[in-house]
Amino acid sequence: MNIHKIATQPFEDQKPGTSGLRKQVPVFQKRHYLENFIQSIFDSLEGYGGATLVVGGDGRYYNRQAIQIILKMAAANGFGRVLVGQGGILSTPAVSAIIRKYQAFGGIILSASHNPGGPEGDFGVKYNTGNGGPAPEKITDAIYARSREIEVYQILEAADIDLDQLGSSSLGSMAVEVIDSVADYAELMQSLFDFDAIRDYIRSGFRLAVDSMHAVTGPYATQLFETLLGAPAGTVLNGVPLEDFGGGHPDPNLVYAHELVELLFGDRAPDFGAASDGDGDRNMILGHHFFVTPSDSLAILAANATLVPGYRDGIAGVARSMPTSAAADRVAAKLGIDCYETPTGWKFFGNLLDVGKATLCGEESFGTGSNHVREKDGLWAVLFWLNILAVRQQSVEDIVRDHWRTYGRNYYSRHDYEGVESDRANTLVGNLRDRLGSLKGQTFGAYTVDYADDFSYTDPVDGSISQKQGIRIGFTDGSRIVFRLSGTGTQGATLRLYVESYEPDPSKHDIETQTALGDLIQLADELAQIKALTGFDRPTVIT
Ligand code: G16
Repeated sequence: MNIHKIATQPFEDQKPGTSGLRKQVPVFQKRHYLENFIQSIFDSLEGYGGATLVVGGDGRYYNRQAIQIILKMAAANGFGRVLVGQGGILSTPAVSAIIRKYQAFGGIILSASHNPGGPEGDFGVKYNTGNGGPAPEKITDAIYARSREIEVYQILEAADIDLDQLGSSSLGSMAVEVIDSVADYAELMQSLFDFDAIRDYIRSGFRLAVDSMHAVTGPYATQLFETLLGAPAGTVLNGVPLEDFGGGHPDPNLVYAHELVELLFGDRAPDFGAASDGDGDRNMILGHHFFVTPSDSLAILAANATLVPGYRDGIAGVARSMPTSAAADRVAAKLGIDCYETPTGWKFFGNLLDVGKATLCGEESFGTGSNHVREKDGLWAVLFWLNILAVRQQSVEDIVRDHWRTYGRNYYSRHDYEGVESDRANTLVGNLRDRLGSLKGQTFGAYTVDYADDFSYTDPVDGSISQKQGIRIGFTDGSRIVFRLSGTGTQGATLRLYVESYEPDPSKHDIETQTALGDLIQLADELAQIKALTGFDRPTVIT
């Protein structure tokens, strides 16, 4: 075996964010950049000699080259076996499922999620642990610390592996198995949902459209919806993964998934539409001329879980990220189960799922999932909805309105200001922090501040504390404004403003969302001086 030990120097900017290390492709292509980060991951782990690693990505530009480097570094560092998706393709939830099924030591996912791809787009690396979930902060902190003092990395000199050919080969003494990207995931989905009921419903004339946005879910969606569930060919839109996602922005929201939105809000619209993101962990759910907010989606899945075979015995608890609306809390209260409020980032759900405190989890950022894996899971959410629809035989809109009648409606919106100069964003957040102590009890128009703080989370399982996770200003009527800076952007800062109000009265459930939240949105601008400090006169994205 010809293992090279390559001398290198640290890069200062390899701190993992909300979800792994994300940078523009040219940054990852810098000499030693990727290698340093991968070696820093390996150096932060213990006991993987001879063990199995899972590797795959969302197919974006640089995926294949990065995988070849990682395979050779895994061999040089002593892994016993790598399972890699065919063509280098594995969705984030599929990696999680495969780690768990084969009891792998961990996995490396190449993805910058919903961020655009291509030679000038973004690339990313995430490490997942043996439970199938994103590495917790103590590991990402260790990786970052290591990246700042690394002096050498190890790589095997060997020919590239043929990633397109299923089967086994070897790199030095390490086995490489190129596996079917879809099979294990599809098997897991069939164990959770009533495919017969969904198939019958589709056969009876129920029409659906699923937009894979030229990202990783194309092969998964085609297998699940067209092959296994018998939906007509063409049900999956943009189903071929492309290195630049066809020039699109694979983020399943009302702005970026506009092709699907136009279809569902157009003439002869289908009954159901869904989109997923670059790496397949996010989802957007649409009905005929109707949008389901991710926060409502979590609450509705929780309320209807026992209609679905995999959750027939009920759910142990629900968890949501702090900025996600409190719709799920109301369902949990009625079911008599716990609802946990965590910081933004799927990694915070891992412990709750591992010890069985939570069964379903969700985030306002179009993420929903359960204890079947340790990532959010876009196509799982789509199948969950389809299963509920097949059982209830009502439209998406009727199910949501029915839910609001029972639990009240949480009006909710997120405003993003993307590409704000970092200094300006930090000033804005700093100013708000300075004011927090004096806000309680103050009245602004119809709103009186009930609490104002910077969210801090103590993990109920391991006691770890995560501070400064977002500024919350809550009002006595239950409405809320939250500010935080995104941990997933790659240029400047992204300011996120989350606004929520609660309306129990069904006769007031038909107000347009931005109108219903208008006063709070204006108040948020006054309190944070958003326009003045960012220099933006309006958000770049509203969801
Ligand atoms: C990631 C995280 C999510 C988070 C989202 C947005 O999603 O896994 O937990 O909600 O980013 O985070 P931020 O507000 O910090 O940008 P993904 O789909 O990008 O991996």
